[in-house]
Amino acid sequence: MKIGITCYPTYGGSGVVGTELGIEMAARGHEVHFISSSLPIRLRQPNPLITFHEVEVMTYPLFEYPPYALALATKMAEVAESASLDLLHLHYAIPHSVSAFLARAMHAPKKLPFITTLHGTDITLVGVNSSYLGITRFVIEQSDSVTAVSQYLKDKTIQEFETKNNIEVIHNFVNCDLYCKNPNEVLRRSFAPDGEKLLVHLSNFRPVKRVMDVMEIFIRVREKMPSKLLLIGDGPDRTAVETLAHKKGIHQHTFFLGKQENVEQTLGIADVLLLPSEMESFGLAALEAMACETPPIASRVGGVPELITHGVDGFLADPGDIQRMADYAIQLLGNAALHAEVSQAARQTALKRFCASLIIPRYEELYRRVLEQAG
Ligand code: GMT
Repeated sequence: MKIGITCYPTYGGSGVVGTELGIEMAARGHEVHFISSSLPIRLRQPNPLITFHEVEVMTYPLFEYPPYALALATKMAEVAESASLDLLHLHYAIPHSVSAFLARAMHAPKKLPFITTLHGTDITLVGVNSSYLGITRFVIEQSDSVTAVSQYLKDKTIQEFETKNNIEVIHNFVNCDLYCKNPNEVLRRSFAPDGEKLLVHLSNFRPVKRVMDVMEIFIRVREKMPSKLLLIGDGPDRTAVETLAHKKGIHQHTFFLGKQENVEQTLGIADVLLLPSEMESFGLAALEAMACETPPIASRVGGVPELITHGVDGFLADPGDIQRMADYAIQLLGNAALHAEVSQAARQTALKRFCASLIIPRYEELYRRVLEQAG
């Protein structure tokens, strides 16, 4: 198949899923065309079956807001023609699915079906906002197929948009060969030279991630045992979190690593992942950590309980319950047998339910179905 994929190229779960899906599709012999504003961050290796098409947005003094969605639609239609695309797959509805709707109309009478994968805030924050509600409902209805990354997100979408279009749940996935325990002791000791425990957080540092809570949890853990905190990613809340670390006198125990390319290496040396988000429709960072045998301590919100079974392969607490999350971390890090058991269970969950080898065939099957229906 010849597949066009559009996602946000920056740090964020939907971009990661879109990019990893393209890489997995190429590994299965499909031709993949990424159409985006810049090279997606996880697209690290050159691949003869993957082409990147950059969307350039012309600015003009009259435009208060450069019309990216239109430039994207134009590029999608161009690539559909030049590469004879079979379909488009959009990750995050706004504005990608709107552009795909236009591209499909521009490409007529030739067929260009499009699939929308809903990731989270495209429904829970952006889509339900009155500025975008109507257009989000419209593109959900117009998509040739819609998928959601969790049952929670599917239910939420039906509840908010009363859509009649069928929504299929396809959970997020992880490459279990790439994401596994990292035995690199040298790397681990570079952060924790005296055998300290290693806690890790991975996000785009947006308010919804509650990164301040990560620091508060870490402060409580550090009071009980020598430990270090690794923070992967960047975003609007980073400065405030760094300031808090300085204020509390623990900055020398924290490592702000910024945007990393090979997150599996860092996740794979850590002892625990902290994900105290306000909302997660799935919680991809937790899954990636679990595959690396790093148990997550996360908020019991959204689709997270579909991934983490409390007390078995990780721990869950209400968002904002910093003390409880810290207590779970202390319990886990202070008990080697429990830690080993939960770490193994986390890896098993990733292997048995969320491995790319299990999930990617579901997307392939969906693509075939959509192409059949489109005739
Ligand atoms: O976090 C967002 O605002 C959007 C999105 C992204 O691009 O990072 O994240 C969502 O999609 C991820 C991949 O499907 C999910 O793992 C995240 O849980 C989800 N984030 C939220 O629901 C807040």
